[in-house]
Amino acid sequence: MTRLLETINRPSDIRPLTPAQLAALAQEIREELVKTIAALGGHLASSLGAVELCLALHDVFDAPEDQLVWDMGYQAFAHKLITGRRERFQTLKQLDGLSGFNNKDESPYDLFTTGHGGTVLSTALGLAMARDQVQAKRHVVAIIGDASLGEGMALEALNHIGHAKPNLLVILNDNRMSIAKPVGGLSRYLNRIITNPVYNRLRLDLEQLVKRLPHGSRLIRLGRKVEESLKGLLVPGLVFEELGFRYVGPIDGHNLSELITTLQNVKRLAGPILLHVSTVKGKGYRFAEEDPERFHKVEPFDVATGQLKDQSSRLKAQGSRQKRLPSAFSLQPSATFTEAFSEQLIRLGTTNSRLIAITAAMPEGTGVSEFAKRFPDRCLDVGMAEQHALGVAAGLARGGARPVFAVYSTFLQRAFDQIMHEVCLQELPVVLAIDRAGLVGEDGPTHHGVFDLAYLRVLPNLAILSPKDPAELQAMLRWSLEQERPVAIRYSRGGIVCGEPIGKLTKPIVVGKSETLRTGNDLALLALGSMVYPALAVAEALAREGVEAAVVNARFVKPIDEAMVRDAAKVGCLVTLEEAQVAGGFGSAVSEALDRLGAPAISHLRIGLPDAFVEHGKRSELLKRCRLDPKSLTSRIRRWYDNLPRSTEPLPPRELRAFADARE
Ligand SMILES: Cc1ncc(C[n+]2csc(CCOP(=O)(O)OP(=O)(O)O)c2C)c(N)n1
Repeated sequence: MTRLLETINRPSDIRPLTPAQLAALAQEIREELVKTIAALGGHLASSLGAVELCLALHDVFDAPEDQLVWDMGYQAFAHKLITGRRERFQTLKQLDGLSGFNNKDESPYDLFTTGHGGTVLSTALGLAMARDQVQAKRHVVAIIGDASLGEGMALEALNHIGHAKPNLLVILNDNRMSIAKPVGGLSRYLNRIITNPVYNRLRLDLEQLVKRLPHGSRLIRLGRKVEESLKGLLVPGLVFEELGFRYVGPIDGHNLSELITTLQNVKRLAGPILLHVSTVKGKGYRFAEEDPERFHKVEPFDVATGQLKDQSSRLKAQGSRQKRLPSAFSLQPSATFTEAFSEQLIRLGTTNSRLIAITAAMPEGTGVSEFAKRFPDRCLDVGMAEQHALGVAAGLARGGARPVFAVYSTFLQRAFDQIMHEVCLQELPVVLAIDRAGLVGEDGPTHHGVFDLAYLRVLPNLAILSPKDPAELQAMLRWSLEQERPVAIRYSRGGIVCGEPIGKLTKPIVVGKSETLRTGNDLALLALGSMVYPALAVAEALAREGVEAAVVNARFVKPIDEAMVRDAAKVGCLVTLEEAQVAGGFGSAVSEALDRLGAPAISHLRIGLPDAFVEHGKRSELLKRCRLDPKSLTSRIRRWYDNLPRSTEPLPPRELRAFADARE
């Protein structure tokens, strides 16, 4: 039998459906979501909770003429399925496939490409204002989650919308969950509204009724006065009302007829409306409902049991949830950077009672959740509030604590000004543990952490480091806590990308000092972080072809090891390698150092990421596509080396060209 879903090619196809058919469609969509994510991995629980909301919105509003804008978009997979992307849904988050978020290039139903939380209220306000400029009639609807509503940008937008008072419908999709449990006064407030038996959901119905009575509008005015005086007692959503919104709700986000009727009603109202919809994260798939945090974003799993398919990811997931770390830590060679960070944070926290870990709603992803279990009083989850996290860190540091803010590179972008103003300008010893620096894989361009070097390098007082492997990250973290200045350590997703970890430090971490891993007379490869092991692989491959390349693990981007750069310059040609935007990154730092050193114009190849947004796909696939895998690197470097203009001048004596780490 053909599934209903197969007949839905555009949102208007759902409008003729009966309530029973719509309910059946919701069920089919859930099955499709579970089946697809079980096979591919990805975000699941939030989309399961928003199926009815998607259907009701597309039933009542006429997109794309009416503009429905979702915050981020990983919770709107039902929207993808009914807006002409069903047949490509199996390619979700795969290289060249559908994006896992909203994507402006993918569909006219997606107005923005998004993946960072809390942006939608501002962009929707802009859309509403643009509409009013040309006196168009379309509706603008913004859909935002309860945790994202606490983002600074969302709160700023709420403030502005209440003041500008455009016709704008804000849907608060409240599942009482962030990725993990939400934090903060706002979420407590929303929770109280939902669980409070005395709420005035009746108000809207009452108004409709009163309107039908003679002198109805006078009665409404009278009602408003009564309401004003009772507000504190009876009116839920008072905060929103005071901000200038008309608050409606909370309503059941899984009751299609209630959703549709309410949306039809609020569609007729003028001004900013906040419709509070209560949903269940993971709705309809038992395992996701029971453990919405695990199913927020999940590796491929077995639908029948909810268990992860891959044994090692299963153990890892269990490990990060249940494992009590042994008292004597031993870093596995295959450990990820996040695991190494997590272990070391606990180890250092055990002896240093001033250490305070901070996360902005990402305790699991950044590896601070174990620390939080051990030292609940010394771990702060500030919610989705990266800017605020830096402000709190600054206060803590000024007060004598040693804060470590563990954050994904991409989300740290939000807090650029706070790093400058609250931390660097004050010369405060705040540690930024920057995870997911470089290409992150399937989450794509919104999430790649490739700009951090360019924006951090310009900040005075900040030391910037990048470890070649998890063991070195541990040494760097220890070192960073001994410094009386701000320190940023950036490390990539997963573990090392090729080769075997060296496992032990060849030299201790010393400010502004690199580590030479291989000597060579023909070429110097200066590599940063995740590019160090690939550089070693390249050097081996080149050696087989008779080209001897030195390999340096830069360790520091700032202060850069100028003595090392001088030595590398003596070799005559050098290559810098980084998993970051070339513009403004490590290679730029080396070029600037060469300038400062007055080094003769030497040949310098800068390898890194292009001046473009890199698409989504597996990290290994993207590294290949960006020609950062060892094989591509070898042929790029070899070709460049072979085509270098050879000087007619006699070469300097071999001893001078030799790259030797004679300094230490
Ligand atoms: C600026 C920013 N910080 C952190 C994240 C990581 N993140 C993705 S989803 C999420 C939780 C969002 O919760 P909520 O808005 O309530 O939506 P739900 O998934 O519960 O529907 C977080 C913290 C992000 N995407 N953007």
